[in-house]
Order: sequence, then C-alpha cells, then structure tokens
Amino acid sequence: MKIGIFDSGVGGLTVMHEALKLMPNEDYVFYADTRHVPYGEKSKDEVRQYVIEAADYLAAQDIKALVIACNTATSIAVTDLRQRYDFPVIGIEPAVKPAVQNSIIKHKKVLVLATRLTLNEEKFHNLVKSIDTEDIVESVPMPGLVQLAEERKFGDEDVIPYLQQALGDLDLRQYGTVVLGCTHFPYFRSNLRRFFPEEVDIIDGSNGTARHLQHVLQECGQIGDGTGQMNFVKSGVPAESPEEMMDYRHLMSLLS
Ligand code: DGN
Repeated sequence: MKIGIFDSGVGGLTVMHEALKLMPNEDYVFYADTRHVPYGEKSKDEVRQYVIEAADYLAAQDIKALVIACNTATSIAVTDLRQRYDFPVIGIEPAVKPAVQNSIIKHKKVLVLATRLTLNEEKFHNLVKSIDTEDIVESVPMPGLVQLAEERKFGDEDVIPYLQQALGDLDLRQYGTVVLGCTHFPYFRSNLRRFFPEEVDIIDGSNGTARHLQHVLQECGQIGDGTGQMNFVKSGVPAESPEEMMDYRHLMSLLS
C-alpha cells in the first residue's frame, strides 16, 4: 500500500523528499491542490473543504497513511481528518519547541515564518503559549514565498526583493533560530541564509514529520513494502506527463 502526501501545492515535496530518504522502500502518491493554492489567505471553511476533497481522493487510492504536508491545512483540518479515516493521519506544525530550546541557550529570540492563516490559528497560539515561557517567539507571515515557489521563481533576482520588503524592518541579529513554518519555504533556505547572520539556525519540520511517519508505520506494522515509486496528482487529475515528472524531480533536486 502507498503513503499519501498532500499539500496545497509543491511545498509538500519538501516532506516527501525527506520521507523518501528515510524510507526508500515505500511507495508514495503526492497530491498538490494546485487549483486552490494558496491556502494561506483563504477562509478556514474553504480550506477545510479543499483538504477533505483531496484527502477523500487519496483515501480512495487505498493508502496506508496520510501525511498533511501543509502547516496551514494541518492547523485547520487535521482533527476532522483523524475522525474521518481509519488510517493514521500525520500533520505538520511549525517546529517551535526545538527552536525555543535552541534559542534560549543562545540568549536569543525565535522567528517563525509561515502563512497568515497558520499564524492566526488557535492551534499555533496554543503551541506557542505552551512552550514560550520566556516570551521570545515572534512571527512574520510570508505569503509571497508560496507564490514564488508555485511560479518556480527561486532566483535571487525574484526572492531577495521580497525578503527585503518582508524582513527589512527587523533586527535580524536578535534571533537564534528561524522556523520555516510552511512547507514551501525550505526551497528558499539559501536565499534566507543570505539575510541572517551565520550563527542563526534555520530549521523546518520536514525531517521530523518524516521520522514521525516512520515511527507510526512501525507501530502499526506497516513499514517497507514498496520500491520508492512516486505518483503525482494535481487537484484530482493524475499529473504524469514527462514535463510534469521533470518539474517534480527538479523541485526535489533543489532540496538535496
Ligand atoms: N505549504 C503550505 C503550508 O505549509 O502552510 C501552505 C501554502 C499555501 O497554500 N499558502
């Protein structure tokens, strides 16, 4: 049986890339809801409806687990999905806990970058409240990075002006850790690296989510019965033309 991985767009490939490294003996079906991306600026009800539609499609493919490789979709719909299906549903959330631990040692703050919807959600506020006892967590919405990834614009000429506008007013030396709280953002790690001093750690949740998936599969005795096969779907339509396959492979190669 396959593992279903879902995102509003190509961000979830950052999680699938980590899963594939960790579990090459699994088969994957990746669903990008390209018709409705971006989710981060939409209403909660709209996002919930899109996520359930996509998850139902994957559930009909006889998957053994579903990864919601989207922080925004996780914060809106993970509880609904867990009630809806019998297979395990794994979500992703901004890696605030390791970031706080890391920054406290350095006597610095944490900067969380994510979509507006993720940052406004109660789930995120509760997460921060439970961990941030020293009041060091700050956040900035970065919807433009989702758009740039969807347009495959990863070059400095497109990315740097946006980062300048989004981060320009902050003193970037006050942070010990930057959390990439949207699965689209790891594509921009090297662009972001140029803004923050070397001692600032830039972390994301893709590896942690892949490890969590592995653990869950082990727990239910479902590990390793595939060959690393990948299938792609865009908003309910199989996306497997040579051009589309090349695009996905290229995107994952940017993450190595
Ligand atoms: N990749 C998604 C996330 O992790 O939040 C969001 C992208 C979007 O649709 N705005």
